Amino acid sequence: MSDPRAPLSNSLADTLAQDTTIVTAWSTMAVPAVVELLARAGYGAVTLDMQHGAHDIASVRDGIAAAVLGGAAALVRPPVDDFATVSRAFDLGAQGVIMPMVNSVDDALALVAAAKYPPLGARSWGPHRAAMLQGVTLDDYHRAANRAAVVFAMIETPAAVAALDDILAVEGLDGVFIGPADLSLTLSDGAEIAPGAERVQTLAGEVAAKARAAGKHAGIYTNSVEDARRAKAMGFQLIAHGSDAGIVLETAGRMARDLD
Ligand code: 3PY
Ligand code: MG
Repeated sequence: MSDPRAPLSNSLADTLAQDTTIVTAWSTMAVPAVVELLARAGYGAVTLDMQHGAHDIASVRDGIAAAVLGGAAALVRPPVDDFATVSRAFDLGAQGVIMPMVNSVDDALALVAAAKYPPLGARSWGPHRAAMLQGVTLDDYHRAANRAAVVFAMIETPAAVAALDDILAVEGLDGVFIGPADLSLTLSDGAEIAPGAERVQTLAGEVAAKARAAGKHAGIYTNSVEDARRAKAMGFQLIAHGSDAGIVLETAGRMARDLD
């Protein structure tokens, strides 16, 4: 029998440190068995979306376990400004959090405070489920936690872009993550949603370059295979591509058409 306290072999922090690209599927339907299928299909990570997806704390609890069962790292996107859920996601075993609408250095500081134990932050102690899921003792969890609990701040407004240098300077913040749909919406003052537009993608590349220069990771949500490939070429390390609902729609549509 393998050692039940052996640490996870697919730690998100370790993978990101190796400077390789990790692709995360996007779970919106809040069905843990589908999270497990996405993991088993070969995604390195699955992100459970509580901002726009249907996930609540119970489906996050079960979804994280399903991702682990399928061999993938689990990340959680909490609702806007819900910093308490950042700590809870890590307590339930998430390896990463992608925080939406981080528009100021104060938002970034609140994010790190919720994610990291002192002295970096102010996370409160209680990761019993996380330690159990990850197969480590509580002492080992504590020792590794501030490195292993990876936090990304979403950059998706002109305010966030203006504050980028200060946000990148926040100690304990591991990376930034572009939301190109909101970025296009806010850059155009509500006129359009065009995540693949040239000016959005160019800005995304500039943000990624600044992040890498500051020693932080860069991530992005992509809406097409072309955008995902472009993101990889631009040096993004965490690339979201493929939502559960989108995959079902696209695949089922193709299969239905094949039978016409
Ligand atoms: C965005 O593109 O704004 C996102 O938040 C992706 O989910
Ligand atoms: Mg967004």
